Formats: sequence, C-alpha cells, structure tokens
Amino acid sequence: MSDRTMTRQVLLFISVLSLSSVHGQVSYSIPEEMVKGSLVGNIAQDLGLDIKRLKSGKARIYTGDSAEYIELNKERGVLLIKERIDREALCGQTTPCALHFQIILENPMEFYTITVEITDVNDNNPSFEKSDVQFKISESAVSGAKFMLDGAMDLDVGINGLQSYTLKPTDNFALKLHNQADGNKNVEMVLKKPLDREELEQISLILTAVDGGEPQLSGTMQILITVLDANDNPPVFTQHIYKATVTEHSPKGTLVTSVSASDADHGSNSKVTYSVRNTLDDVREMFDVNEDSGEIRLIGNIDYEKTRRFQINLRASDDGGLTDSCKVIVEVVDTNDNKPNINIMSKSNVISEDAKAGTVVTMINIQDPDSGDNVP
Ligand SMILES: [Ca+2]
Ligand SMILES: [Ca+2]
Ligand SMILES: [Ca+2]
Ligand SMILES: [Ca+2]
Repeated sequence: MSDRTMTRQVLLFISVLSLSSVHGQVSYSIPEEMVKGSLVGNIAQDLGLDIKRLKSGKARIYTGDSAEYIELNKERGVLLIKERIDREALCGQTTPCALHFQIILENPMEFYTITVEITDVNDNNPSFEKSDVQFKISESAVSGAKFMLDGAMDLDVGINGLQSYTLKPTDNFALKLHNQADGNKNVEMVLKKPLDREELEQISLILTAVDGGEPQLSGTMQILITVLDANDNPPVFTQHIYKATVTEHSPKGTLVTSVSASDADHGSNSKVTYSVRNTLDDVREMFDVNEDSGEIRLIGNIDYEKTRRFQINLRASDDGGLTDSCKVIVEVVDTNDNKPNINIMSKSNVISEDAKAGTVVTMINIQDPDSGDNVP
C-alpha cells in the first residue's frame, strides 16, 4: 500500500469514525476462479441488515485503490463475483491470500469490514522452462558424476504446489534433490552405472515433476544424452592366424593376402593401422603391409630354395595406442626353375667293341634343387 493510499484510508477512517461507528466485520472464504456472478456471501443476513436499509443507506463497497473483484447486489443483499479472481495473480506465493474491503452506508453512516479469503485451486501444472535439455557425457564418466538440472515451477501454493520429481528410465541415472533455503529444490542427476557408447549412443530420459493436488498435475522435461566415445576397445583381428601361399619368383607387388581388424570405438579411437613387427628375420624385406588396408604384398624375391615358409607377425593399433596381433603363415610354392645339374663323375674313353652288355661306361650324378614333380 502506498503512503498516499494509507493516508487516504486513515483520513477516511477518521472521518467515518467522527460521524458513525464501526459495526462489525465479516469473513468469507471462496476458491479462486469462480465465474462472474457467483455468490460470495449473503452480506445483509450476515451483517444483520435489512435490504431496505442497504438501499436507503446507499450501501457501497469501498476498496481504496484496489481492483474491485466483488460487487454488492443491493436488491438481493448479497456479495457476488464481479471479476474472475486469479489467486496466483493476486497473491503469488503468499499465503493466506485475502481481499479486504469495506461496506459503507449513509444516513446514518455505518462502516463494515469484509475479508474474503481466496483459497487455492490446483489450476497450474508444474512446468519446466525448457521442454528438453541436452548433455554430452563421456562413457568414461565414473559412477557418482553429477549433472545439474533446472527444476520445475508450480504457481500454486501448498499441496497444489510442486511436490516431487521422478526420472525414467533408471538404468544409468538416479535423481538427487537438495532442499534450498528458499524452499525450492535443486535437482541433480547422478550417474549410478557407467555409460557404454558401444551399447547405446543416445539416451533419452524423462524428468517428471508432480504437484500434490487432486487430481494431481505434472510437467515433463526430456533429457537427451549423447554418449561421447572413450577408447575402451582394442582392435581385434578377424583371425589369429592367417594362411597364404605365394609362388616363388612372383613379381614384386603381388598381393599375398589381406588381414583385417575391427575396433568397436568411434572416430580415431577406432582407426586401425597395420604394421609388420618381425625384427630378427628378413620378412620385412620380403613383405609389406598397407597400414590402412591390411593388404600384404610381396616386395622381395621369393626363392623356394632359400625359404619355404615365412611367418609375418602383424600388429593392429588404434590411434589411442590399443593393439592386437596376429600371424600370417606364408607357404612358398615351388616352380621348376632349376635344370638338373649333371656331373660326369668318370667315364671310359675307350670302349672295346667286344665290351659286354652291362659294362659301366659312365657314372653320372644328377642334382636338382627343385622338389616333388619337378625332379626328373
Ligand atoms: Ca491456483
Ligand atoms: Ca499445481
Ligand atoms: Ca579403440
Ligand atoms: Ca568406446
């Protein structure tokens, strides 16, 4: 109430007192939002006044500077709703909420104080400022990690106001509420089971706020979580041991075989690079692996007569440094690339014409480095 209003009311009060007396006080209690014309109370009866007296005394309502929500019907001697009363607009979160006004009569002047308490109706849902909120949470976040959420508002008061929250589903997160000094609650979402991007990359939860009215009203907010990748999976080769054959003297660049490793992670955490790990033999001079494709190609001269079998030790690494290894066994296939070498060990220079059949004439030794069918 402004100072000016206060002064006016005091002046009025004094002037009324000087001419008449205060005859009483009546209180009513009505719910908010009653329609225009609804009955507030039978004021003539409650004040013990005659309808005729109301008319002759020119009974009227005095509200000072306040809006007139209630009117006096002199014909019926009743107070009626003149304008819809919104408790929330009138009093906000203040309780109790009441209208105070006077009924003034003249000849002689009389003065009555009326109080109309406006009770709350549950006509507001708990509501969230935003319909959804987004989080990006790493799958490496540990249990107990907290995420602050914006609470809901309910304009009603008491039991019709905000009472509690629920969060669903409950697989990974639990709700934690903190009471604040102003009576509001801080809402926190607490990680109770670590996330797994490889299992679920997008999670949608619903935070529901409820009041305690009858019927109960609620409001919801969607919580959208994008699970960020952590490098928690190593590359894995499709086989531990690969087998391949290569024909000796195959040209350089010949594709021997391909290896492949997969990584369940995302982005660079899943980018696999292949490399040959042999150190003590000549495998690196013979074979090369494409670091991106896993294709193994010949880069040296394969000679069956030198090496019949190679073991290539391969490693797959992701960009985060996790690895797997495998072996590629390469069998060299022989080709007939060696002429038999014939050495005459001794021979008789002269063969007598009467030599008997079966006489050894020459001894030869045949050596062939080839194998199997390639030997004469
Ligand atoms: Ca209300
Ligand atoms: Ca409510
Ligand atoms: Ca990885
Ligand atoms: Ca991952």
